[in-house]
Amino acid sequence: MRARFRTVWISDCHLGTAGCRAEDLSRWLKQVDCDRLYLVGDVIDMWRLRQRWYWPPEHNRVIRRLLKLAHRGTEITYLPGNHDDAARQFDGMEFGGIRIRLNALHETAGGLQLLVTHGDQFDLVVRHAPGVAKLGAIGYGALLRANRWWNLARSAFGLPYHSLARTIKLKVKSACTFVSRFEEALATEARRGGFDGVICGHIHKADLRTPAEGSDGILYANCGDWVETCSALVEHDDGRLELIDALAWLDERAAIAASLDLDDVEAWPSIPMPLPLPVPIRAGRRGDGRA
Ligand SMILES: [Mn+2]
Repeated sequence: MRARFRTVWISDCHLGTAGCRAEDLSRWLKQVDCDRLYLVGDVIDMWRLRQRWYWPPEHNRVIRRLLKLAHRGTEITYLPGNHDDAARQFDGMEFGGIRIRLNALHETAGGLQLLVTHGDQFDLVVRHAPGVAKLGAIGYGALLRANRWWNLARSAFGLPYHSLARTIKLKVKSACTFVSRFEEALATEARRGGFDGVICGHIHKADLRTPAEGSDGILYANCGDWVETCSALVEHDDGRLELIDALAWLDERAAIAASLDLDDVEAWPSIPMPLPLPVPIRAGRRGDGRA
């Protein structure tokens, strides 16, 4: 049984790169049905493909699943990002049921008017945020160890103490400022355009803030990515938005399916048939003699 959503948003899959979690993505897509699907940019990494061709079968499986969804009636909109900006020239066109748009307006079941856009046009400071995540991933412990070696070496050369940790922390802090500036710029643009909120990608940082939590009463949602976090944004039938951690979500569903164990017939409760079955009416049984 697939999960059904009114709308699904995914972004920053970076298909065509080794970092793409294509297997997890196709596994997740196979469990999902939706009326509308927005591909919020950087779905195919054309930048990287141009440097080096990388296209294993799992990446094909994602494309096949998307085409299948389109074939079954899911309305798919592809909003190219900066890594697939080559697709921007096809704005307004449709390929295999997937239409290409630079930006889109999505109206939720609750009547919220949301701007959907990749968001790279608002990224003026840093071109790439994967670096932000990587800086965090180095880990503070490793940083302190490096700091010790750094200063041992410095003192050996008679140089004064210099905090490497502090320098890097300042860099991380400026990265955080970048993220909040990006979010503010998008919220400002959404308000200027008369929208109730904005849904974007690009910075690989999944987030969902309601109008009350967002800046200046603007809803802010970021689909995250399929390189590190494997996240998606969904809208339920009642218009409620939810951020999904796809791997945890898949585990949860697998656990439920395992607990049901449909193969174990012995465990099935015996259900008595409460009513007599109707007798099929066939020609010649009606007793009118003419059959
Ligand atoms: Mn991007």
